[in-house]
Amino acid sequence: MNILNILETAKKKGQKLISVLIDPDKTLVEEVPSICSRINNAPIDFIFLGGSTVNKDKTEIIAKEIQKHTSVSIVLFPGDYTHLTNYANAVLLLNLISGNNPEYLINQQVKAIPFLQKSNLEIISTGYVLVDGETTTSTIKVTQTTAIPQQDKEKITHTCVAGQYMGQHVLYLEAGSGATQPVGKDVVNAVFNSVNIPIIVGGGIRSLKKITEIHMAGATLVVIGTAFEKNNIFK
Ligand code: 1GP
Repeated sequence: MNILNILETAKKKGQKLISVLIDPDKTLVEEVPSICSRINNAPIDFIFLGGSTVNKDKTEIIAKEIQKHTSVSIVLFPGDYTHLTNYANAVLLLNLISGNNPEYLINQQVKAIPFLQKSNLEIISTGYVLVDGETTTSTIKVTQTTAIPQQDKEKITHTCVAGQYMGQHVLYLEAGSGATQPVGKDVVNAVFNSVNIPIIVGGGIRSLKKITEIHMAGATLVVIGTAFEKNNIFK
């Protein structure tokens, strides 16, 4: 089963999945074995690999090392088309539909094509929606777009429904790495009630309690980055 099938089946069956996010730029190769051992001992379904700013080749170096130490699937979560590597199972082809910067609506995707056409990576079209997490995250800085305020549930849901109608396979509600305020359960639930594709939620989620809350609100997959990195969860 490919990754999208796993997400769609989980959504249909009401199963809840968890992914850890590894930022190649913040990870030393020597740390990968212990990171993977934590992953192997926790209920982790996928490893997302990526960050807004990653040095060239670092993603591939870390991906290769991860593959030596775990069989958990790697899903690329690239900040830029230059971060792509074949040492992974899939890539989220992010379409930043909450913003109006053409670089992240179409230009990056076009630049990725020469690599993707020669690659066996599974490509998952992802409607990426920045929701205000009360923090100016690097995603906001790098993409030069603004996040939609959490109070504006109508704009968030309309953006997500538009994403679904435009053919995105999954939606990703992102408060940004290290966000003070994760995406609220009412926002997740409003989106859940408006679309029928799997919902991924990440940014500022730091506890098992919060993971459960966001799952219960309708997310199929919850992504944990900073809390995992700081060893505050899945120790
Ligand atoms: C993944 O950006 C998030 O969507 C990760 O955020 O680092 O705050 O967990 P955290």
